[in-house]
Amino acid sequence: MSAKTQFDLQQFLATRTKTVNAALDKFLPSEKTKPATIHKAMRYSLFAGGKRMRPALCLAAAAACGGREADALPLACAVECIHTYSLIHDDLPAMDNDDFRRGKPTNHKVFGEGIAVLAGDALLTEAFAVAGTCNATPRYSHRRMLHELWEAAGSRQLIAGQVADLEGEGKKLSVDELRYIHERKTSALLCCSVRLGGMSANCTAAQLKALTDFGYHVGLAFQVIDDILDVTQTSEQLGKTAGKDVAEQKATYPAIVGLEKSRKIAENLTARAFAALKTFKGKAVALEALAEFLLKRDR
Ligand code: GRG
Repeated sequence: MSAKTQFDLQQFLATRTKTVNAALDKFLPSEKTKPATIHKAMRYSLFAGGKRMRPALCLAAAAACGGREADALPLACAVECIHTYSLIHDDLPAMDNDDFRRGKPTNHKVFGEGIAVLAGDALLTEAFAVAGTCNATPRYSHRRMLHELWEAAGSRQLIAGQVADLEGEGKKLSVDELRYIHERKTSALLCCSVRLGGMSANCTAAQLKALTDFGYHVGLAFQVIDDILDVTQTSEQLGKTAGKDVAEQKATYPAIVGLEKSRKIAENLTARAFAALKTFKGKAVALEALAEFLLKRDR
């Protein structure tokens, strides 16, 4: 398995990150907007150097469906706002209690817990305002696209995953229980990113099904790799505290099935993601390259 074409992923990521950062900068209130503290805190985490994988997947999905990336941009930015909110809240002492994220002190370490809670809340709220600026397409209304976002971010998906994660701490979970957490905590938002990219390009039902299949499997592979990196990389490489899963006796793939089998699982999931792209007949090169990159990533 490899991204068969000579697609230049580094160039794709560099240019799209720049585009997404510029759009986020425009969408969000400036640091000077009153009250300045909250806008500084929102921007601190949003521009702390995240990999922008979800926006990249959203834009790549739009391109695979023959759409214009500009039409997907508000949706790509909205997903990144939701992702960043979830990281800020996950790092809070009441949740994962982390001191570092994206290579910097976590939001609450810099702004205090109260402001960090509010910065997360504000990014979540802002995400829907940003998404609302997208254009409806003949097959997908605004309502449909916003529905995607709130479903992925809501109490049946992202939040459900976090609840199960919190409730599973210190317990011995089965692989099925762990997959339940990964599907919701990680895969749902990644899958939503590619689906929204497709919708912005007025994708057909068959294309949406293929993107869903791709996003689901890439999302699960992403989390298995995240679990592996937690035990194989240093905090400096990850930009966040490494080894936390073991220290806190969290259920992870390496803890349950071992490192070698975890790698195999991630490879198989990525192969299934690749298979889902067949229907695009060579037009999903960016998605292919991203899936391969996510499998091989080291941070
Ligand atoms: C607080 C509702 C709520 C949810 C929190 C984000 C999260 C759920 C937990 C953080 C820990 C974790 C393992 C999340 C799964 C998703 C994940 C691997 C996030 C990290 O995503 P990256 O690697 O981060 O794309 P960057 O910083 O590059 O954007």
